[in-house]
Amino acid sequence: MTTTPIRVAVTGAAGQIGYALLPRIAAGGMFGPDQPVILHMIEIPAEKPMEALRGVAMELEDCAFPLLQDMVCTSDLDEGFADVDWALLVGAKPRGPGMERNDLIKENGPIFTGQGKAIAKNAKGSCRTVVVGNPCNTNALIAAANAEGMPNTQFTAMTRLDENRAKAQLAAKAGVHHTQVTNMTIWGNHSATQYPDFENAKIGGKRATDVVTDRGWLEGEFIKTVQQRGAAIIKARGLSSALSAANGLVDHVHDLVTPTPPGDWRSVALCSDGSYGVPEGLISSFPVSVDAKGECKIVTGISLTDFGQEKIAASVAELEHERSVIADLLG
Ligand code: NAX
Repeated sequence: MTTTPIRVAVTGAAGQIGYALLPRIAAGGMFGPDQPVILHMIEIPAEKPMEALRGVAMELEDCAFPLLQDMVCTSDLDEGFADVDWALLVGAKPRGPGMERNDLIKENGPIFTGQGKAIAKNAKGSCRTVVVGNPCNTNALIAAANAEGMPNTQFTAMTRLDENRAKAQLAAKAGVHHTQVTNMTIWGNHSATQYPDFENAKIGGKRATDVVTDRGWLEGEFIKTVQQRGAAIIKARGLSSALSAANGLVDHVHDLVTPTPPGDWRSVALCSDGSYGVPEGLISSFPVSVDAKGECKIVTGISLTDFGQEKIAASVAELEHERSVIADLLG
């Protein structure tokens, strides 16, 4: 193989999502069937996670993936992010019993100051960072703010899992295959305030609201099911979404390196340029398209009803609150 391998760092590599994600990357799901990769697998410097990581590396070895050229297993951020093209920040502390969202934000925030700095110091200048560890929008804001010298346009957070969840729910209601659902935007925060925009979604090329005419279901159960899907999975499985989260991340990165089909868009949480009234600088989810040159832009000109605007405003207010909680970490 003569193609230069892409170096991909994954934090929290011995965790649930890591376990479902790493084989997908190594099998070519993210960058295509001809693109070799080198995995930089990062864990916390403690015996148990590092030992678990050793086990994951042994399994990857035993898969004999043709595209996997090398692996780095480390708890050292300088080594972990050295020369990487992509930094996938999955590792974070889970929300403990009785823990408030504000506590989680404060607990996890400092992880992303250190990682943002280490990415700026060690990764390629063109490195693109995706945050999955929650609260992912605000953690992406922290990482970007601490990655001195790196444009904040290189930092995104994942709402692609939410987009996929919304598509699946709409398709089931309409009785069609989920590939028929397009133009599905998740607006705002990856949290229970996110707004899955059924008013601008399409089913089989028609307005979703002309196909699913039960407005009560769309405004009520549909939105709630998408917002609460993570909790429903925890209840059913006893563990949070991992397989679908890993898949969302594969889709997210794949879509950032592939031109978006004409007329469609994807949901990506990225740094707001003030579009749609979202305050500049917040990492909020938008409809996004990628052109043939690989340039990623917020899709403009989408019309929003009062209903949609109110939903977006509520989620953006939550993001502003989160930003105020970690203001001291933004440098
Ligand atoms: P796990 O608890 O299974 O694994 C997390 C791993 O991260 C552990 O192995 C831990 O040792 C490691 N870790 C913790 N701090 C680290 C650090 N500073 N550096 C490197 N590694 C570190 O969690 P998992 O189910 O894999 O979920 C990971 C994160 O994804 C959580 O924050 C979770 O809330 C978030 N999620 C985000 C989703 C999204 O759509 N954005 C959906 C799925 C998931 O809930």
